[in-house]
Amino acid sequence: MTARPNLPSLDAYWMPFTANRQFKANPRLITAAEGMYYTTIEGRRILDGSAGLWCVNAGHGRQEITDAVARQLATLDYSPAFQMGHPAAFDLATKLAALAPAGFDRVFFANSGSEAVDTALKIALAYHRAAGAPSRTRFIGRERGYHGVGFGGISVGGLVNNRRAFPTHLPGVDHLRHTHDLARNAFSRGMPAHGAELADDLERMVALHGADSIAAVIVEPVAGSAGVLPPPKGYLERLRAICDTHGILLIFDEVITGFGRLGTPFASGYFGVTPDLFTTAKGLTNGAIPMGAVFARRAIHDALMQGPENQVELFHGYTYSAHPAACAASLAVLEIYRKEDLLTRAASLEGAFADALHDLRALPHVIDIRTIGLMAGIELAPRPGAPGARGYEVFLECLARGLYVRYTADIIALSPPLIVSGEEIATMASTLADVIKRIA
Ligand code: PXG
Ligand code: PLP
Repeated sequence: MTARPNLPSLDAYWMPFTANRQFKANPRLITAAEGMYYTTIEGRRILDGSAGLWCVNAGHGRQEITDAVARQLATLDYSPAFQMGHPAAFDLATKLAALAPAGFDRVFFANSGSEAVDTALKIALAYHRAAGAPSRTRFIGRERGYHGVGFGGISVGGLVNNRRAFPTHLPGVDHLRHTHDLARNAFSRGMPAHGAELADDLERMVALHGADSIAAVIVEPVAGSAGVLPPPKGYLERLRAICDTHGILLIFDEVITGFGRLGTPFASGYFGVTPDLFTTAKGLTNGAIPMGAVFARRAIHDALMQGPENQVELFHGYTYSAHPAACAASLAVLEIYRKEDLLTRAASLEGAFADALHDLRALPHVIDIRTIGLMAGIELAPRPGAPGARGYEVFLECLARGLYVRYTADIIALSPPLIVSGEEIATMASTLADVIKRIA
């Protein structure tokens, strides 16, 4: 491919989760971002309807983060992560524990959501082994779940495209049914009414496999990547109760829902259901520097703090666990979240956001709209013989009109930065309405 004027050579970069050849024939490059807007390489302004990939919760270009990272790199660029520490890592863990639901006061750092998921799964195995139940090795995920792209994450995940080409999975994994039920729940606001009984799938798995073989269940409190699927009323409570009955750990994957997406710091607060472990990433650093974190209940951590004190308790960690630059970014964004009340701001916008988007229900091809907190999924009927075409065309046409949205097949997802204004929400809804009307 020849380089175009203004463009770098595009060939060498093998892009993730991208139709590389299609993209490179018609590239979309961003060169700057501030607040709610990107600037493209052509100099166009694009409203960010998705907080990047669900991560830029405090908006783009936050000077406080830039300054904190620059200061940190100039002072301590790197510190070995094993058998050594640096103050910002301890400071950050302490502040995160204070923000988390009561009892989650131990934090393990990774560099992405995928790594956080693998870490949580490994902690679950190690916990049962230390607690005298080494036969608990199975994981239960859920259809349409997304838990990143590590072998652990794709094994418990339930998106077929992410699994099919990689048939080597963790052994002994089973899946609950997903909770998407268009027939009974279409156009729900918040939690849909029907489907709590789907949690009883876990009882069936206990009956089939034996509780003493199951280590943990992992679910997203609201499935994000699969197209924004809020849990049915009562579903998460039921899952929690079944886990309690059978000694199974419950892991919430809060990589998207963490850090204010639903109007509470974490989704467990929104739903009033507390897991045993939960994973975060994305909003943890506002997307500015890669970082993930696993929050553990004290009892899980303490069960592993056994044996001689000179012995490593958990043989797990990353070169860049608690990287100084990531810690600095996270400390800075936590301060922004606090000062601007961003972790609860979605609660005050939830109603207006839902109103604006549910207004699209009468448009052609719209078969469902789901909203919760500042997340929305707008599901279009697939074009006969061309599933995914409508979603892609809506994405492109929105971009042409200055709005960036995510799409998964024919589902459009919105998750704006938590600083979004009412006016910007209205712009998103009206742009989407115009585009959906045009796309046949
Ligand atoms: N768990 C959940 C619930 C996620 O949403 C991951 C784990 C993995 O995180 P990393 O940092 O390894 O990507 C995610 C990531 C999209 C989209 O638009 C969603 C994610 C990532 C990229 C795109 O659907 N979620
Ligand atoms: N591969 C090799 C050869 C390594 O030496 C290491 C870390 O030392 C890794 C992979 C893992 O890298 P990371 O700790 O950044 O996940």
